Amino acid sequence: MKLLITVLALCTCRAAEERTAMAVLYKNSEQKGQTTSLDLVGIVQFTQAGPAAKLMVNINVFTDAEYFADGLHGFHIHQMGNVYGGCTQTLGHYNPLDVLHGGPDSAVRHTGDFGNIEIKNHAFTGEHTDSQASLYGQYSIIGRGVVLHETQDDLGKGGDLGSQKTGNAGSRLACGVIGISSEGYDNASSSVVSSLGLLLTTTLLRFLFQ
Ligand SMILES: [Cu+2]
Ligand SMILES: [Zn+2]
Repeated sequence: MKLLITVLALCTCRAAEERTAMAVLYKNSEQKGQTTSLDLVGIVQFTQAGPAAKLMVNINVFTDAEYFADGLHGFHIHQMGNVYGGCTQTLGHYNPLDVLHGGPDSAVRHTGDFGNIEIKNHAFTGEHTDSQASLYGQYSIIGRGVVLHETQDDLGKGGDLGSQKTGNAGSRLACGVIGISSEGYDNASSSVVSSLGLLLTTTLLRFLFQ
């Protein structure tokens, strides 16, 4: 009985904890010599069941052939969520731990190092699972930038300074800002649900073991 109540309480809290976020990618206005751009080229959806769960990233890119060549393209979370004036405004890779660049599976990597996506027939649809980037806590990627690059990220294995810093992924073709897209971010209501769950469990346990 005690186990059942605990499981029930955990389930309630977990559902309330789930967070989702998304970024809409536009062509880099710098590439077109403009200051604003409304050329939608992708949608990136982020889902994470809780702070300890892995971040699931669903990526959809749909492009025109002239703009994106087929092949591998570096895909990163960048430091800033400002894209006014172009993707350069997102600055460098999101790197809160101040370490060297790597790939998503590297022991040492920037939090924003998601590796590459492979564009085929001007499109990409796929999922990336990340164990370091998160929608929770001190190093949350909410409000930061997503950047899709012109060329392949060498994942820090290029043997030069550029590789250790950016993966030599070339210029920025598209970018967007990661914004909140679910109620899971409402801290007040989440903590109310958690508190109610805890109160209910405590009361039931007291009742059972009196
Ligand atoms: Cu990048
Ligand atoms: Zn990096």
